[in-house]
Amino acid sequence: MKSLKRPGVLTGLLVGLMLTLAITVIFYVGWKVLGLPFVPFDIFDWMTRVLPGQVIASGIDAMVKVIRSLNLGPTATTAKLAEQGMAVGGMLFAGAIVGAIFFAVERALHGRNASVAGPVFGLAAGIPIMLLSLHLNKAPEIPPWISAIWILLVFLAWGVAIARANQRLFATAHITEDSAEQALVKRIDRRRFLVRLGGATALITVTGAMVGRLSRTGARQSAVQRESLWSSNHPLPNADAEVKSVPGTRPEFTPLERHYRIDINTTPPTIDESQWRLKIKGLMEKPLELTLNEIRSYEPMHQFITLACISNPVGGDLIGTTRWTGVSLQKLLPTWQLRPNATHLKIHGADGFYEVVSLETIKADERVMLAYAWDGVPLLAEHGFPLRIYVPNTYGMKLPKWIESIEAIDHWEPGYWVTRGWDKAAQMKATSVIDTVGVNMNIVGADARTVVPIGGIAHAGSRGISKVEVQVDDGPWQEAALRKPLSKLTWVIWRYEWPFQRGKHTFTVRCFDGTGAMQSPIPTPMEPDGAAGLHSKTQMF
Ligand SMILES: Nc1nc2c(c(=O)[nH]1)N[C@H]1C(S)=C(S)[C@@H](COP(=O)(O)O)O[C@H]1N2
Ligand SMILES: [Mo]
Repeated sequence: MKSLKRPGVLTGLLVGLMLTLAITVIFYVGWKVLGLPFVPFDIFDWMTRVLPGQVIASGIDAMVKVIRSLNLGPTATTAKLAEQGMAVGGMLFAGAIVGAIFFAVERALHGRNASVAGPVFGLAAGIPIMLLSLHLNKAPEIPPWISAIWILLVFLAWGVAIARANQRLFATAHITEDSAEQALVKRIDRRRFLVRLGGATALITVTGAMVGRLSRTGARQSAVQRESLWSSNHPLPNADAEVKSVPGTRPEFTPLERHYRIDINTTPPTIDESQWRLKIKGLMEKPLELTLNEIRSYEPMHQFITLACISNPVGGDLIGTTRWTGVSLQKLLPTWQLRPNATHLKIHGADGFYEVVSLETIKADERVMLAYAWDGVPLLAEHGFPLRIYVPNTYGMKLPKWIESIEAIDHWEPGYWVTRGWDKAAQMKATSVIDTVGVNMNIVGADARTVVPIGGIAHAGSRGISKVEVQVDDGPWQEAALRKPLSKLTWVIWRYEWPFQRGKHTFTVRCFDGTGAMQSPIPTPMEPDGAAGLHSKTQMF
């Protein structure tokens, strides 16, 4: 006598995985078509909020390292895709585990109470997830009660489906005394059911992916209208500078769609300009609300700015330069009637990100601004539409995007990343990078010797660059030529004409900021206050 085993943990794992994939696709379609919350991203984003800063920082660090060492393309874009993959993968993993637990419980209960246990499991997962999704409020266009019901219903359906599947599989196995023939029939029947379940899941997945692709709403990369860009219609202010970039050097002015992009969420918040108001509150005689057009009506300020992420490794690509347009906070502040005890402004982003700027900083520097355009067009959704702040000399982590409100307070407070262990001041460190060693670019110099041009960038926040030097192997440091920069706030393009010598050579670069201070040559990790160390390239000639 051979008896068929009751469906156990492994079957539960499989059923849980398939059904969780199915509801993930259903959530995906709801998100793309109707703008409902996409639950895997909500869970992931919530976890990145509550996990200790140390865990997140080492996660980011590891991710940047893997992307760079495997050459997986632009760090920011790849990292965002990886996060989204982890979010969906994590959900499927968790769903599979819960499926396994459910089947184990039912096995222990001999298949009793499944019709109650299913909905209980579904709601036990659905209620906390619904709450955290509402808390994150990433689907602000949808009334919260609709999002809540949607999430609960889908999880309820998931629980019911797991229970049904369990009962269906159990029904084939509840007789313990089977003839060999009966057991075989049942085993085949069970396998057939699992195959059918898999087929249905696959069908849902393919259909859902297609519907999501075709749908026009939902978060997508913003399209850039080339013709309307400032840079498409104007020469750069240093176009006729004598020193030219060595071919192979990164563009001096970063194309908008190639600017790196970093934020704490798997998808950027989408803000409707007609609904949006900048709320100015806190220690005010009278709180204020400004529309985007009201902010645009102040005299605009245009600044060429190099923005860098504090997580940018030496020689990394989390740095970019464009033309920012906005209004100086020195212009706005006098119209705001702050209380005399106000000392700082706390800037809140729509994604829950925040930072604090002192009034002292604003009063000392007219370049601190609220920016609403990059390269002549409104900020792209990924880059902070409708409003972001700029403070010279600080890494991106100090500069909230998607600003929703500004709160006057009477003390300093650590911002989002400072709370998670990153540096309070986050001042940009001096850094220099070799972008290219012009191997195939041998130029015969004036003295009839062959020279190889070497080029790259150097940057030191608003302190500017006074000197760049290149070292070949263990030779003396040689001064490079500096191209006139786009502004005092941008990187400087440098070039060095190397008198060619056959063999294998290592080139190293270092820079000095505007105060004459040399960049730190000591290899230093990104955390907690930005990477340091010298960049070098080795080349065979
Ligand atoms: N609201 C909000 N603002 C933010 C962030 C964020 O996660 N949320 N990230 C900051 C970080 S760490 C950086 S490096 C810059 C990146 O700006 P970018 O994506 O436009 O290049 O935005 C900053 N502002
Ligand atoms: Mo950053």
